[in-house]
Amino acid sequence: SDADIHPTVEEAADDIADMEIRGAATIADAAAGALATQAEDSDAESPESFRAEMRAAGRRLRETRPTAVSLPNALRYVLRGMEGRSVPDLRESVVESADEFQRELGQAQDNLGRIGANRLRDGDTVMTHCHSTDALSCVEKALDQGKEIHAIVKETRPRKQGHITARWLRDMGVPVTLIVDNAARRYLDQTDHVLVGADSIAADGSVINKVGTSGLAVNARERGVPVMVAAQTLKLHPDTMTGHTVEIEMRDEREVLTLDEEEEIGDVTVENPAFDVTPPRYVDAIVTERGQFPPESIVTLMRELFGDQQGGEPWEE
Ligand code: RUB
Repeated sequence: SDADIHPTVEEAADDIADMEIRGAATIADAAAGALATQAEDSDAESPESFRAEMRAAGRRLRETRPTAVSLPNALRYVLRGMEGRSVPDLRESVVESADEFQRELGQAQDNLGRIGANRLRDGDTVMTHCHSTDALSCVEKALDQGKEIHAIVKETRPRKQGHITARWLRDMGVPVTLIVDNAARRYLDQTDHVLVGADSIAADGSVINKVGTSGLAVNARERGVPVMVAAQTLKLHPDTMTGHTVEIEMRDEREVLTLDEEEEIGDVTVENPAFDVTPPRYVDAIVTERGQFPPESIVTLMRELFGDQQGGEPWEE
């Protein structure tokens, strides 16, 4: 289609692809905001061209990163709210729908945090992997309840999102011990909970999150440390109810090995998967804004939330 894509949508899409905007919830929030800007600034002259513009913007945002289902879930939410017979009505509906989505996202994160905080006791140590705003909401609410929490923060190669987590936790006043990923098993002895987020949750309760999560969960099980996944229902992957699997993003080899380094080593194949799949048997609880669930019962919640959804995607029509 030759529909005009707003520079803000282009910018958001580039920032998501480059990981300037990253993390499943933050990506969803930015995508909804970009759709609202597209609607607000559109100079479409007919309802048809307005709709075509919104679909094109949705497609542009959708193609940035494949794994976090919060992105298509956000686009679907906002674009399904688009209604009206005139351009001004359509515009208003999109802006309102995006606004509502963003408000609900923040609310869900707060509610999830309060539920997750109940699992944390005064004096507990959590071990984190990557940077998850849903996971950190649980720590924040535990602190609000007056509990003292310590954190062991995994660096998270190759992009070191652990540094972001460390900074956030320090800002909350949490004592942080930063470790390299390979030291995780050694420090599980000092850990009360593994606390991670999710990019997608499949119907069978599998957790798709930053690569390394599955190994951490297996080690935690071996050490008897419970694994808690903080994931608002925006992370539930509706397609997995019909047997589809979640695509794991493969990122650029240069995140792992610089050109100079490769020249030293010689020609090697570098594989750089951004995510992995943790089987449900290694997960103790999935904490959502609707309560906490054993992974096996997530499918019931998914049927409730997505059961009546059918037909194509609103950005593909
Ligand atoms: C981010 C990541 C986070 C989830 C959850 O990966 O794996 O754990 O997205 O984050 P990347 P949140 O850095 O590659 O985007 O709870 O903030 O949605």
